[in-house]
Amino acid sequence: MVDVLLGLQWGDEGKGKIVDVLAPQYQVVARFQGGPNAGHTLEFDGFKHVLHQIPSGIFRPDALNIIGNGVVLDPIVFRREIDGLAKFNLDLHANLIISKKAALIVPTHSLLDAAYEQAKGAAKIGSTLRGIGPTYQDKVARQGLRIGDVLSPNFRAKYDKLVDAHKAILDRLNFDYAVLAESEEKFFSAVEFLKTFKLTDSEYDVNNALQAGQRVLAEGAQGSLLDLDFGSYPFVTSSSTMAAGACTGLGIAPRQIGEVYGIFKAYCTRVGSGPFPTELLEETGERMRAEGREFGATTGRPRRCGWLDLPALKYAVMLNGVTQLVMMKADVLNIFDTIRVCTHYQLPDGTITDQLPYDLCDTDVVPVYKDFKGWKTSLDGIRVFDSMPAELAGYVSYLEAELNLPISFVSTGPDREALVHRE
Ligand code: 2SA
Ligand code: MG
Repeated sequence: MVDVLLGLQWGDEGKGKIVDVLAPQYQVVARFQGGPNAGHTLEFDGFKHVLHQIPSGIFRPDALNIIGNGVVLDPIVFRREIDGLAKFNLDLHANLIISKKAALIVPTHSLLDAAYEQAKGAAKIGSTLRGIGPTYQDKVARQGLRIGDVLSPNFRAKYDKLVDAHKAILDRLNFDYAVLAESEEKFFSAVEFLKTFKLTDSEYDVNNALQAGQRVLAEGAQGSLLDLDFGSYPFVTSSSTMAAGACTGLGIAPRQIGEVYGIFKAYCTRVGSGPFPTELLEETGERMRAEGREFGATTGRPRRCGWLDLPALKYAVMLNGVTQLVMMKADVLNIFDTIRVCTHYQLPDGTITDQLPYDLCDTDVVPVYKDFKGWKTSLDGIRVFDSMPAELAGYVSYLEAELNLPISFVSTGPDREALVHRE
């Protein structure tokens, strides 16, 4: 079976940590969408490491890691990531496979990302400027390059054709691309480096592993509320971040999906523009940001912070068919006297609902809150559910009842070990 692990909010739920914890149970860990926009942070043995394109199973020596066809891969970032892993003495050429069908990010994709954002002005998406949108755009327009193209004797000609088309757009948008020459040099050298890795039709690798009875973990990036179809469009990323995306992004049949782990933070964050009904714009939000170290793992941008949003969480649970929940960063709420949860939205006509309106961007919803007494104590060293402060246990039980699902893990700190597992 393939188990899927994904974020139920706007990304940065702490997926990297949970993949790393669950990885020993899996022989294969695979990424199925997104690319260098992701930042999956793992902390263990005093190390803190951020992964962008490489699956979070990479630190487990027995796991095979697959970068699936649904991913957009930047060779320059890939090389930097591999170099960053050198100190861990991993056999990356043996433990990592890249799909030939994954989309190739070329340097002009990041320039186009910046040019489009600049052209949008105040309405910008707040993209990570890693070229994600333009690369998926080329894929959908059936003109993009794929990883397998780097093996073709005509690669340079294919590249030039695509980049000429990009330059025409950049010219039209009056966007200066003088930096391109330098990036191209790095790019072609990084492409040679990429060619030393196993580039395969990875849908065969995944399905052969399944045939052989191996367990596969599909690792989502970003979050459900950034999904291209169901997120707060247009303030979304350009891929399918849902459980369904694991099927198309890896080449597996829907009936192979087993558990769906839904990861959420005990509160909410969002980086980039777009609606965020429970956002805290005053001091409480700033305390949350400082306490939770809420800064983008890829761009360093401060993340917007707010209380937990149940209507949004219920929506994500429904769309993904979540079977188990994982609540992250409970310890960040240690400092608050009162902890709030948005249970419903009040619409402009006064209606109270727990459904998401068609367009959160154009509908001013007012969150309806339920207040909980804070636990105001450290969660250090707590490893079993029964040792949790009563207020936290109450918070967890309330959410389980509302979401009609078990919360299997509660994370109480950044480290691999700081985790309460509920059997
Ligand atoms: P893009 O670059 O086209 O995918 O941006 C579109 C929107 O998606 C958001 N997005 C993210 N949100 C949270 N975390 C992400 N990864 C990094 C992290 C982000 C960072 O782990 O912290 O470091 O800033 C991520 N990637 C994309 C993005 O903010 C836009 O709203
Ligand atoms: Mg992240």
